[in-house]
Amino acid sequence: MNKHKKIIILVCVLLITLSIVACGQAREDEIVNVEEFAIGQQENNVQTVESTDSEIKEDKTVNQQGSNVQAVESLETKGDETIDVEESNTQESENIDSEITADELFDLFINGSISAISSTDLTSTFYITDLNMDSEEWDSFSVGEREDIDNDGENELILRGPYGGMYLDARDGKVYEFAVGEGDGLVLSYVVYNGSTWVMYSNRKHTGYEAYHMEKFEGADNLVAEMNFNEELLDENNVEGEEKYTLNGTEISYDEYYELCSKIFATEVNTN
Ligand SMILES: [Ca+2]
Ligand SMILES: [Ca+2]
Repeated sequence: MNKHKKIIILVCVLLITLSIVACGQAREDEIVNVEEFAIGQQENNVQTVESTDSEIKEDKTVNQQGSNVQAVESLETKGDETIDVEESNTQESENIDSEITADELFDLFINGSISAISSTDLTSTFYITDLNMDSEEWDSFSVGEREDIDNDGENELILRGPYGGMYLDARDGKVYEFAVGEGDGLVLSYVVYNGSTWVMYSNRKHTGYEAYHMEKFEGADNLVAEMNFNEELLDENNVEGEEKYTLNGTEISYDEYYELCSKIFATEVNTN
């Protein structure tokens, strides 16, 4: 019996030992599993972080690329703008060189900065300071109005003065004298006749004799029409005697002459 008891006890001890060992193994397994889970979790976290990072990076890259594209576009736009500005600057300076306005040229002449070219001698010039300006003397000049006298759509400058003063034209960056009153026999004025403006030179120097010469321009350097009319005594010595009336070399009646004169002198502007 004792032997049997010992065997049973041994078996029991063995079983207990086995179970204890098994328990310990199971715990170790659990610990290992827990550790593995933890590691897995960490890896997951790392992956998540990595993927988040890479997404952000990609986003950033995309955004940066987008903003780079925008920057390039805006640079290109600026480049175009710069070119446009340069072009318009070039155009402006060209315009200033070649298309300074008539009014600006007259202003420059009036303030003494530029001279005017003489109508009788294109190599001769004069400054406004060469003229007797704004004195009380009968033959002094003064700056008058600006009117389109040569029918080119731009104004000419009138310098009022002796015998009707002078009319100045501005073209090609220069100022030209184009009409000037030169004496009792050539008093300058202008009239409107048949829808155009004409320069007129009047001669009323002698009793019983009146002569008028008219010039029509289309641009002050382009004389397109002339007209002459006059009245004169048949007998110079008889101032009460009959008169002869002429238009462009052809004798006309008093009525025709009177009608012509009525039309023309109604519009005459004296520029003395
Ligand atoms: Ca004009
Ligand atoms: Ca003109």
